[in-house]
Amino acid sequence: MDLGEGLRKAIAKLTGATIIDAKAIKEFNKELQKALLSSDVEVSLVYALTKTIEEKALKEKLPPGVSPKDYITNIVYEELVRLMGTDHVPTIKPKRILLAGIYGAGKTTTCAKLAKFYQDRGLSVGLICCDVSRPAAYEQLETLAKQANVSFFGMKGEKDVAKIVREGLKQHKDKKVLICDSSGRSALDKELIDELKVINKEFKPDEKTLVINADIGQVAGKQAQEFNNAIGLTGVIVTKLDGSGKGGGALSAVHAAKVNISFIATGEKLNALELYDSKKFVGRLLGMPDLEALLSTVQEAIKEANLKPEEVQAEELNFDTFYTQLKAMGKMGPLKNMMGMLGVTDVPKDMMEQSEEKLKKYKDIIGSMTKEERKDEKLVRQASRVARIAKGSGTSESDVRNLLSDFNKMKKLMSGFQNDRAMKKHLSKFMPGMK
Ligand SMILES: Nc1nc2c(ncn2[C@@H]2O[C@H](COP(=O)(O)OP(=O)(O)OP(=O)(O)O)[C@@H](O)[C@H]2O)c(=O)[nH]1
Ligand SMILES: [Mg+2]
Repeated sequence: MDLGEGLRKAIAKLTGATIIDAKAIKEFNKELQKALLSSDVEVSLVYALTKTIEEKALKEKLPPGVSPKDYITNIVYEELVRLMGTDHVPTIKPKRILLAGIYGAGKTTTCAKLAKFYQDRGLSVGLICCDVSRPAAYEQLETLAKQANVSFFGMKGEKDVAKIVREGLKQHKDKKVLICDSSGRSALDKELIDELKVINKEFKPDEKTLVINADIGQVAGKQAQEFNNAIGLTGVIVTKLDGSGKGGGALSAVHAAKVNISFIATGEKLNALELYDSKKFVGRLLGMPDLEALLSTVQEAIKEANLKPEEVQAEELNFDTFYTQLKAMGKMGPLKNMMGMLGVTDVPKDMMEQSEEKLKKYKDIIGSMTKEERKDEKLVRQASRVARIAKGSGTSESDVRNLLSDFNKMKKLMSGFQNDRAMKKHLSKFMPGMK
């Protein structure tokens, strides 16, 4: 089982849960530990990770409007990002890069992609072919170099990598970025390691990058460890993320070698290279392409839940009046100016700009609420009701949560007016329901 698959299975355990208690967390963590351990993530790391998740999950109250599943996903996300390292910003300056990895990981293709990356940023690039075991390695890199429009050096038939590197350095001495391709093997054998050590000594690379295929899973940690022992890795590139692999092995690799992911590759073409983006990567790992939307909903809710109660207490706002007001605010361009003049500058921008589409959605959602729900926002926050309302209105659960979030913004806004009678008088002209 791929790590991502295991994580998704663990998270699925929380589907339908309405509260977070010690039992739910324990069960979730058990599944999470299984997933991590079967991906060869170090035992102590697994326990540290699950412990942190448990502490975080039980310490704070579940913010209103957020399901336990979304809340825990958010915590897992934060912890994974912490583990996987932050986004990488490559230095755009002269350097030497050595790529290593097992057979078929995507080294040669990645060499050319990196060459293009640096060339596009104004640095001249020279490629060196130090793959002395694969018969057509020379031609492959030569062709790719032509495509990327960068210099190529190789010595056909030569087996001495030290010699190739020395000649290559001479040949490319006017080039700013030098990238060296190396042999791949079916397994990590001594011959490959020795060869890499020789290249490392002669080439003196600034960056030593392990290239791993997104679907290697379990063995990635061990591989990273051994490559790291041999040459001291500085980074990891995960390839073939356009395929079925989710990159679960990268977690083990990154942890084993204590380095970050620098790039990801998402296709065979030379421009299919992206800078590593932790949010996107972990989202993919968790099988949640819309993770960003989920995170902002949860984080928003957490922020709101941390506000003092008096700040969110507002009278007379329920879902019926909310809709009317929202509609009024959307139409009221000048209202914004007026509020500005009255000294209210913190009206959330997205509340002033209600799109027709969103309003229609909100109308349908509110139409699907029961009478009681329309009067009591707390009811609507229950996960089972969110699901029912979304279904009934033909919208998604995140639409319902967006509405809840807007509702709370409105509440906050209105509570700011509670003690300002003059302002309320002005506003009541525009906003029915404002007393
Ligand atoms: N879909 C997809 N294919 C890729 C990607 N990167 C490389 N490939 C393909 O994977 C195959 C192997 O890539 P190579 O770059 O030759 O891999 P290598 O690590 O140099 O392989 P060896 O030199 O034999 O060890 C080629 O067919 C590439 O086109 C990627 O990000 N996505
Ligand atoms: Mg190759």
